Amino acid sequence: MSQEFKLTTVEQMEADQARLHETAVSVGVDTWQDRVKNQMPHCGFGEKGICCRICAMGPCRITPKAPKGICGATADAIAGRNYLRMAAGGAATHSDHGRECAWKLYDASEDGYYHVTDASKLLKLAKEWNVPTKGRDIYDVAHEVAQLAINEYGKPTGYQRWTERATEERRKVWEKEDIMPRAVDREVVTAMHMTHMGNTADAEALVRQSLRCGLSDGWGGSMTGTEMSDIMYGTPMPHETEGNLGVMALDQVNIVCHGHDPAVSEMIIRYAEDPEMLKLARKVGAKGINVVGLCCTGNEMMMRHKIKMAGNFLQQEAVILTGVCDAIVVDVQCIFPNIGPVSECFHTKFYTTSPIARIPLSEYLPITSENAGDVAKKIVKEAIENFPNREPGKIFIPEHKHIANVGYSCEGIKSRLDTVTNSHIDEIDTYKPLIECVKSGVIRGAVAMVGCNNPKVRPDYSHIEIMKKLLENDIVIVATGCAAQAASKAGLLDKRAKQFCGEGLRRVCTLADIPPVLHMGSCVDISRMMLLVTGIAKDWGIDTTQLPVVGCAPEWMSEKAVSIANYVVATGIDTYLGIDPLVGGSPQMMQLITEGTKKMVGAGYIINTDPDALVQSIIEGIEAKRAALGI
Ligand code: XCC
Ligand code: SF4
Repeated sequence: MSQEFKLTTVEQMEADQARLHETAVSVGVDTWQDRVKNQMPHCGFGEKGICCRICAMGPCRITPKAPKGICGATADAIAGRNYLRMAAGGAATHSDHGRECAWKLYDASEDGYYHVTDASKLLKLAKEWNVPTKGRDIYDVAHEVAQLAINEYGKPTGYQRWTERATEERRKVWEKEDIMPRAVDREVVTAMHMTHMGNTADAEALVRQSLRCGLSDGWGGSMTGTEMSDIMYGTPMPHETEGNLGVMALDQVNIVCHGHDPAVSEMIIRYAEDPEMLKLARKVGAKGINVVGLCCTGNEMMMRHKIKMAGNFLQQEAVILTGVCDAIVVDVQCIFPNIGPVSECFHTKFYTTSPIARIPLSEYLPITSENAGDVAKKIVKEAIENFPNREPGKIFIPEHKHIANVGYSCEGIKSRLDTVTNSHIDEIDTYKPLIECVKSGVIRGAVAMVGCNNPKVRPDYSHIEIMKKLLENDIVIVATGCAAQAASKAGLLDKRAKQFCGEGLRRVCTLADIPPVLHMGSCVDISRMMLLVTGIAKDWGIDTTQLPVVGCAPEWMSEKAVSIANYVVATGIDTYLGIDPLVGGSPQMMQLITEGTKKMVGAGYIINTDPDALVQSIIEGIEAKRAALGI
């Protein structure tokens, strides 16, 4: 008998978090909930972006009494520089992750730890880049493609080769506005140079460089990360898994992988399936080995495997507080240093694996192409041996979890669309069926829900409430990052969630057999979204900026999100933010990022910290785009 399908509410998730917080109190460790209280109120100067500590004459803060820094920098210059530095930090971070992926492909070999899994994706890319393939060993092709990808990061002249994938119109805009991205390293260095003491004080120039730096990420570093990962670990295709804290298993060894670069988690997954390891697990009394993911590493894992997702950003301490986390393995980014102190209060083993993320109280086991398998095996083995050390009095596993249908890469989406075409008369492998639905109004448009959690707003509430409202209004959602995980936790990645959609979208979900929120992957996979909108625009015969498609980051927090927001806007997609971008102390900066960029690239930010008002403006924005197209 089928049970009635219900979403998990934010209140239920909060009750789980509160129960786990009690455990934290009882073992005497703080969690983010406590630290948020300790940090209140935030520094008003920092919040408005008008504190400058770029040189040692400062720090300088802008007040009515002191409208300029010691050098004469105004609020506009200071807020603009701070904003560009955030964009540069984000572009560097995504892109360096992408570079690491390219190096792994460069090192890949038949008998090594990293392999070519999706040869057809590799061959497609080789063709795109004029790399000869005929009669060549697939690994020779892989190495040449990887070398080209790596060279993109520091090439002295020319623009990012990935930008050749954009629409003609976009490329023209980027050239005209002088924001066509050069090498990633160059754009980040330029940003740091421009913002050094005594350089750019013109806010508009700082915003332009933010766009350009962002583009070098979205149409450069992040795209490298996605493509190299797909080639090595497989292009995600639709399948079913589960998400939320309820996936932690009482009777199995739980290994949690956290971070962003799948190079480590892929190895952990491989060795957790090793018969020798499974035998060892049974020997210590466990029924199996349960590898689960957090944050974007979790997204990468669940997109390509049946791996379950334990939680998003603000659940990283909660996972350990369940008392059944036998090991937590992190790679890079979004890792709370407090995982160290929390782990110490439990039997949990905490491993760091990258020189980029060195954290006190962890065991540091750097993973390279040469040792990856050995290190992963050691971690899996130690996690198993740690299973008997659990302390029963400290165990509480929340019950909430949901089925999650994931794996909607561009290839995955097209594979679903192909099922609704008539193969005798229609072309296959296009976005045309989707375009028809949008044109006819069955679907009103699409929203890319992306980004983090941020305790400045009620965690996950904005994500989930905005998504529900959009679905009711026949607006389909593509999601990545912690936004996708919020959907997963709530149950919105379950195909039955179509019951919460308007009639049109519900019918499309039924026909294409998809959930109403399509999980497209991790945050570097927003590059997939760029290719999706580009593909749709090309199949439609219009530019990306005309599409009834917008981006929304209602709970963003990281510098990476600033870089993303910049390249999404530069790609012509309006971006709705639920968190202030820390430039409020400069009216000129506010004007530039909301209205100014519209004149440059045809899109800008809409900022509203009230999720109800934000979703209303999204719906209006989509309807306005439709009206402009005459549909
Ligand atoms: Fe990090 Fe990517 Fe943000 Fe989540 S969404 S908190 S960046 S894990 Ni990218
Ligand atoms: Fe102050 Fe100018 Fe130095 Fe910034 S760069 S700290 S505003 S003197």
